[in-house]
Amino acid sequence: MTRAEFVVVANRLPVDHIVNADGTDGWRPSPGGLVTALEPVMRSTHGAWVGWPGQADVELEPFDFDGTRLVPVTLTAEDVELYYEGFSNDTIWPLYHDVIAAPRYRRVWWDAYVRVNERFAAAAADATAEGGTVWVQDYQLQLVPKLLREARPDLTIGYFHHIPFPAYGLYSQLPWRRQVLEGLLGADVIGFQRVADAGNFARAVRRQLRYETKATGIRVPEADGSFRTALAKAFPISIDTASYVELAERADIQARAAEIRESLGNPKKILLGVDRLDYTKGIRHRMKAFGELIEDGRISVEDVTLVQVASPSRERVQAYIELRDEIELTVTRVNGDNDTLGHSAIRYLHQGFPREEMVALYLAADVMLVTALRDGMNLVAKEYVASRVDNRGALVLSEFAGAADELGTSLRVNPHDIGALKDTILRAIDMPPAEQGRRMRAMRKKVIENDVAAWSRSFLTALAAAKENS
Ligand code: GDG
Repeated sequence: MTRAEFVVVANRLPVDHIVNADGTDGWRPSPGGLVTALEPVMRSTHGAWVGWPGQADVELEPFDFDGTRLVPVTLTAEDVELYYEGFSNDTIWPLYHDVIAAPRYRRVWWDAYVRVNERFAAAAADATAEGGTVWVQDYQLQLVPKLLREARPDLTIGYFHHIPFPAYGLYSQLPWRRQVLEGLLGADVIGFQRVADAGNFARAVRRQLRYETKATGIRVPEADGSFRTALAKAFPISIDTASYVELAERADIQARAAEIRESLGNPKKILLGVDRLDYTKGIRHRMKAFGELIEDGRISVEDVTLVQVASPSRERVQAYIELRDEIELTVTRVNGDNDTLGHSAIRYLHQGFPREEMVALYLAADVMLVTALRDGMNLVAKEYVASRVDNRGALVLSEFAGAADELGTSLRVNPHDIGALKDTILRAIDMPPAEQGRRMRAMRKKVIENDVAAWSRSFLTALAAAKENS
């Protein structure tokens, strides 16, 4: 097998398996932001991507797709249950999101996590050319940097963490807290969404491992008694802004936005939430605030509708099964108490939609509600801003989402404070067009300048520099 100079390692390959109507099968690019961000680098370097194809128990040889070499890693049904649904999504995810749900610490899950991380590291080691660069993505693969460095000390290794890194008081609950820190420190550059996440990581390293840190540098001891410097720094991720602008400027999508308003009965104001159905996103808090505003008589169902897209997610993990029941009960209650025959308070859609439909929804929404209780970045906030080519609309944004660091002219809110959330939603509903324009223009400037290509460029530049200096 020819080895690549640049290799991405992520839990998922950037493609989905499809079966056509005539029974033949094939692959289709999955529309993630990471794929778009890395496409130029992958093409120019003839890069490779190591990841799981998304189905259990399939064994596939590496294959080429759209100019990228894809290297499938096999996961058995048991691996999916223990490593992915268990340790990744029922231990690390809740722990790193400030224990909004209780993390479960199970030794068999950890054992599977180690085993699967070893498999990914071995596949990456095989796929990468002498002196090449590997970029590891996210919390499912925190042990890969160290394992890879041990196998291939010639490589330059980067890691990007898409979710928050918690304060030490919480992180220290993790029975394997030391192994995870050591795993991450195998990278030359460890990227985080927010300055605060990088700070929490450095503090954990000082407290747990007693390594010295200075600004963004961490002094890591090597086996031979020497030291190297690993960089732990914020690189806030973004979206492919231009593609959202292009969609939002299309006449058919603008017409679809008008049609959506029409089909909702032309309410004076449309509020919108778009989230994976996840307990970190604060969906219930937003519904509670909205329901109370109606009950208080401050808004009426004739005038204001909340559209909530909650795309299905992690449907086999217990906490998500319970969350879905709670949210659906809340929707039914708010609607049952407040609907008229002609108008619904909440239009709840437990479905995924094509990107075109999402942009039409963004254009139709007077107010976007992003009320995450904790979120690494939150790309939905940036997508809404990018889509508002008319410089209209108001963004209510949780201060606990990474995006709040950059989108300073949003209406920032603490979603736990239901009283403040209600006031902020009303303020957004009543915001005069001139103020909408002033705030939106400032936010648009940010997402146009800092798009996802700029993000990957700045990470890879830092990675190249770090290797030179070490
Ligand atoms: C993690 C971190 C961080 C959702 N429903 C549909 C749909 N989506 C798209 C959105 C957006 C993406 O999924 C969700 O991204 P978020 O950033 O909002 O949240 P997570 O999935 O939790 O992502 C997060 C991110 O990684 C990147 O680092 O920002 O903090 O948790 O792009 O538009 N897209 C379509 N139909 C849907 O129904 N087409």
